[in-house]
Amino acid sequence: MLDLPLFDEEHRAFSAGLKSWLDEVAAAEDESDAATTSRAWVRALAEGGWLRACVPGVYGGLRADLDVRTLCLARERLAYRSALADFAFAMQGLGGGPIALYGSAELKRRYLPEIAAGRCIGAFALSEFEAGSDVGALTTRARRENGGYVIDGEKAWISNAGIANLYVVFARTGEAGPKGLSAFAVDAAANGCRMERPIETISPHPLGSLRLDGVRVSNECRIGQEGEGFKIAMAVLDVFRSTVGAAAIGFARRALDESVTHVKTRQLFGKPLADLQLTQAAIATMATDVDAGALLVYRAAWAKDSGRARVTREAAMAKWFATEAAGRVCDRAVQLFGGRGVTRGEIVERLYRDVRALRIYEGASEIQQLVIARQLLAT
Ligand code: COS
Repeated sequence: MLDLPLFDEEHRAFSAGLKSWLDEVAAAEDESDAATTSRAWVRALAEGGWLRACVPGVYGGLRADLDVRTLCLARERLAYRSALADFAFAMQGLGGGPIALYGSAELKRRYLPEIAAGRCIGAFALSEFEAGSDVGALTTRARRENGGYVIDGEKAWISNAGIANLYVVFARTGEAGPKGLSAFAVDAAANGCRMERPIETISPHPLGSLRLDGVRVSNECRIGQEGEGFKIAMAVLDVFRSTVGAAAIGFARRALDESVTHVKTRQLFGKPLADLQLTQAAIATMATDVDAGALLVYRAAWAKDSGRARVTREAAMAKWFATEAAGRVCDRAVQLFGGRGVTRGEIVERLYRDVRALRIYEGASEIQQLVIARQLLAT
């Protein structure tokens, strides 16, 4: 954790407490069974009280409002230890995020305490096979019927598909484009809602496509107003994109620490690898990438926590730079480890795989660049 004036004493205590807890908690790592491992992390994180960071105070949360710096500190610490621990935490935040920020009091009461207690596993069902970056093109439909809605469509690359209890589903209720979308809280047990098929990735986590066939939801399950779905999705991503950057920094910091230890002990040409100037250049570049990424992440988080309505540009910069930088850091770590770096079971081999998806999900690097440039060019 960088010691910056934008943290208060609660942040410092939270981060130090999570570190101590992670040092003690039994490892729950089994890449071959990501679903079971993720569930185990949700349970453990709930028991430790850490999921309380994912909901506002009146629903059992740590602070009065969602605090983005706390979410980022959590993800940085968790990613340092385990990609699945970070994933389990992040999805409770992202799955509950639309409800925490835009849901009715009734939806908040129903879901948020359960999310904090780990009894409800959340999911954010936005992407489709033909609408990932271009959210405004999504085709899942929600039509009005009998005082509620009936949802039909298919969602793709949905994290927690198959193990979630709650899906926040974005569907078209009106015109073409972004203004025709609405958001709904869909109970996983609803008739017609099922995981279509699992999707396997290079760093395993529970992921799949989600089918919605005539899924009935009441009006009360709508989050926000009809037609507000796109804005809700984007505003929630404004919060969570910084946290993706924070997770990237966690992976990168671990890769840096592993590399520093390695180069001091590995002998090459009769001396430690660390004595070679090319190694020193690599370490210096890695450390600077980590700190630069962290500064952008915590700047964006602090800006949101200070009450700024939109931090779209700051969050995009944080996510883009931190995930790209972390990719470079993990790649350099593999290079410093040589043959060991590409050997299954080595930590840097795992980090190299873990960090890759972060440049894609919640808005690919190219989307973040578009978002940043649009804002600058519009003024
Ligand atoms: N917060 C609040 N409102 C926002 C917003 C934000 N961050 N971003 C956009 N909006 C609003 C705009 O203000 C606009 O409303 P008005 O017309 O009333 O002003 C409306 O939403 C439409 O915005 P825009 O014209 O920018 O929409 P586009 O379809 O052009 O958006 C991008 C294009 C690429 C920026 C957008 O679709 C995007 O971010 N895509 C990536 C999505 C993503 O992260 N996918 C991964 C899935 S999650 S794993």
